[in-house]
Amino acid sequence: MAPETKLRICPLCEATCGLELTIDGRRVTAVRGDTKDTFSEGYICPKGVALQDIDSDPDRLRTPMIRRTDGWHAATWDEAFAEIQKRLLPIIERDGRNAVGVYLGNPSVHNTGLAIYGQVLLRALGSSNIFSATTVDQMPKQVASAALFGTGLSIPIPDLDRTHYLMILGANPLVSNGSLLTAPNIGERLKRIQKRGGKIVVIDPRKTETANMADEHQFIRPGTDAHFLFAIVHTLFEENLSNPGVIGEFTAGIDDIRALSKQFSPETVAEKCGISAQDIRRFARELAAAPSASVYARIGTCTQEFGTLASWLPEVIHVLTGNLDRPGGAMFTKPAYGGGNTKGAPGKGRGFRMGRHKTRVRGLPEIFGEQPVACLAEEIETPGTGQIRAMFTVAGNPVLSTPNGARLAKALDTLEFMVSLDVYLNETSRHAHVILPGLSPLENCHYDMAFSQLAIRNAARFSPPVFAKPADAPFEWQTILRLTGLLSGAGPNCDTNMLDDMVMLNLIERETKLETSLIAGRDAQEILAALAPRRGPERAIDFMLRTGPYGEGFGKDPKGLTLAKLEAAPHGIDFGPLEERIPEVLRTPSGKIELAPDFIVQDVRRLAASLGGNGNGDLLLVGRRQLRSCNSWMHNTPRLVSGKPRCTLLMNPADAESLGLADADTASVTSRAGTVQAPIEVTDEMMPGVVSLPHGWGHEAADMRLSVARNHAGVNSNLLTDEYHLDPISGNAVLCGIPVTVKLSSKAREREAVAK
Ligand SMILES: Nc1nc2c(c(=O)[nH]1)N[C@H]1C(S)=C(S)[C@@H](COP(=O)(O)OP(=O)(O)OC[C@H]3O[C@@H](n4cnc5c(=O)[nH]c(N)nc54)[C@H](O)[C@@H]3O)O[C@H]1N2
Ligand SMILES: Nc1nc2c(c(=O)[nH]1)N[C@H]1C(S)=C(S)[C@@H](COP(=O)(O)OP(=O)(O)OC[C@H]3O[C@@H](n4cnc5c(=O)[nH]c(N)nc54)[C@H](O)[C@@H]3O)O[C@H]1N2
Ligand code: SF4
Ligand SMILES: [Mo]
Repeated sequence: MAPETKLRICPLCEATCGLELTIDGRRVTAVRGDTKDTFSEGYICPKGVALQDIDSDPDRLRTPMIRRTDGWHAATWDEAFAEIQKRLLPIIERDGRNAVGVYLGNPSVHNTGLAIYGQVLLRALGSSNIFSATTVDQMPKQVASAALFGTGLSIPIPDLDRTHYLMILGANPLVSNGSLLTAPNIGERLKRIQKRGGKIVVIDPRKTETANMADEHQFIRPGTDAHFLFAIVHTLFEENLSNPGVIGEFTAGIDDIRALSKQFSPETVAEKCGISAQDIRRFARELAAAPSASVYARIGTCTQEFGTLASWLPEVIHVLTGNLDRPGGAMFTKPAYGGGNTKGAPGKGRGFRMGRHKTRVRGLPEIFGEQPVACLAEEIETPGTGQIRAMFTVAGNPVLSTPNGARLAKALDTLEFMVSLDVYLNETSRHAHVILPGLSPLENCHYDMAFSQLAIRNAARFSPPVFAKPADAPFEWQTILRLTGLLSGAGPNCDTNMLDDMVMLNLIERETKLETSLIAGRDAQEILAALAPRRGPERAIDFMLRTGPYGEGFGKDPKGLTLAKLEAAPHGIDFGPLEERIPEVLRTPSGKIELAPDFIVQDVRRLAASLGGNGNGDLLLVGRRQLRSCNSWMHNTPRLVSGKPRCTLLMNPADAESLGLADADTASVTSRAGTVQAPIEVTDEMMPGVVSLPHGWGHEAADMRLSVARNHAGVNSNLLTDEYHLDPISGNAVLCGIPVTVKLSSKAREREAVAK
């Protein structure tokens, strides 16, 4: 057969690049960026190229696996479901639904089938013990956005293509390709800011790849971004630079913030942050004077002690400098798929509540229906009503990605039963009793519903599967529906098509009940019939697009969007740059931007109380991402792990000298939670007093099926992070600024002694 080309949106990270695959039979022979993609401009990174390796990886699971006393066995789907029926249902019968916990990992958002049907599983299960990677990631941003604007994904996006001033804190988009900022080809987009005379400032304890291309970089002491940003707010008021413009009319609480900011003068915070008062004042003036400006704060500012405050203050600065909802400032996407801020009455909503229940052991509040994953181990370990006795992990690897992974790994081994929905037998799924594999990413369709809500353009793109799936393997959405049937008492072999119709009908009925919907009052069965013969995710996507902000509304606007139209535009449909959306985007009960919500104002006291101390002289550990890693799970492809070992501890020369350490020494790094050994790289890209170790490594366990990753094991940086160290507002884990001591590892010391 002659080679052919197929287009495919990359599902691996938030950039959502359009790719062009060359196919020969069932094999991919080349992967390139799709130069005609309306959004990604032909960009591709090495992980996109490696999609073909995931597809062809012999270690990737293709059949269910069951673990028995003598080890792992390949099983049929019927055997796997019979096992789940036999072992899970008695636990629920005995201890109730809360006895089953769920952890949803990062790809459960990137995989369209999981993203749509994951919620169906959670509803069928009905447990309060729901956890996800959100609480080791962006929960502070969601909490702040929900409080200010009314929904968790109403996150203002830096308008990169038009801005004149971009301040980046705790993000390294040149490597991560952007997060809560879907902007493929971001390196070029940043360069264009400079070409049009704009300025990029990076605030980071490491002089990152992004800092190297920026116009200015300042080191900041980990965990002090809220102090720094508050001092900018202070200066804006003190020097009369605050000028919200029209947005002021829609904003409540500006005077409260003026009062709160009094205690955070640049002079008060300078030493704590490691940035001079003069520079802080200058940044405030630059932000106020720029024709347009945006403050972009990401994972380094979320995974820290004051995560919610550090996620809230950029929005305060956007409002005060007139940059919220202004072209070139920070704007709201209007996604074709719709979302919380395109549904219901424009301009007002129910807002959000948290703490509807509390975690059983530590009493931490629930947020958006989930609990902090830093509490997962104790909820498994601690006896009593509601103790987790069984777990589902869905596309997650919490042993490597959540704090104190060692404790969690131990806890997982005490479960009576565990099921992993995963494509690998890895650090987490090795603890399961049954693994239900997903398909190759190239066997799934793709519509990026989460990240198209957070994109710098209003755009829609859809990829059908590149390859047909094997006949005997279900789509993951079918696996989920089969589990749903089992949990709902329909047995292990329920009719998943019937369940899918029920799920869809439910979705349609909810939409027809909304007064403002394009299909308000319509007959749900008629709409369901109009979606035939599609089913599964394609049907849900078609429905969402047709009822979304650009939708044809099932006959209302024949020119409007349908999935068929998107299929006919394989390089995507572009609806243009972001447009002003305030007040329509708001869903707060007051119909205003609630700039000073009570719980945030309360937390400012904690920030003020932290002004005095500056640690006990321990080094502070931060993380970093690497272009050829994708969190914890893509180290099994040779092209992404070739070359020098990457799991190294970066350390400033002054620190190395004072500790008697040299480049390539093996360091022993110890925190409250644990100790790891890693080779040192001495480099002045690190701020003195701060060391950096990447996460997602630590592939040494012998009973996994990761033949390549095993030889590039590295160490798990989450053996050092502390499950008791949280942002108390959002429950988000602190993964940056971990106090550690570093010394020459005793093994290295012994070798040195022998050599002498
Ligand atoms: N120290 C430290 N820790 C961190 C971070 C940090 O910066 N520092 N970052 C945090 C962040 S931002 C995140 S998002 C988390 C990620 O945390 P997790 O989501 O827990 O971990 P991942 O490494 O993304 O693992 C994804 C899992 O999904 C599986 N998988 C991949 N594709 C599919 C699929 O299509 N179907 C199924 N069923 N499974 C699939 C993979 O095999 C792997 O087991 O890590 C967090 N942990
Ligand atoms: N190549 C690659 N791309 C990825 C991923 C990946 O694993 N590999 N993961 C994806 C995921 S899940 C996410 S969430 C995104 C994250 O994307 P980004 O937010 O860009 O994450 P990082 O690249 O880890 O950059 C975080 C930066 O924060 C800095 N930092 C640490 N502590 C502090 C602090 O207290 N204050 C400040 N100001 N800075 C601090 C670190 O030094 C680091 O440079 O990346 C996504 N993209
Ligand atoms: S930047 Fe992200 S979306 Fe683009 S090719 Fe790389 S992994 Fe895929
Ligand atoms: Mo993430």
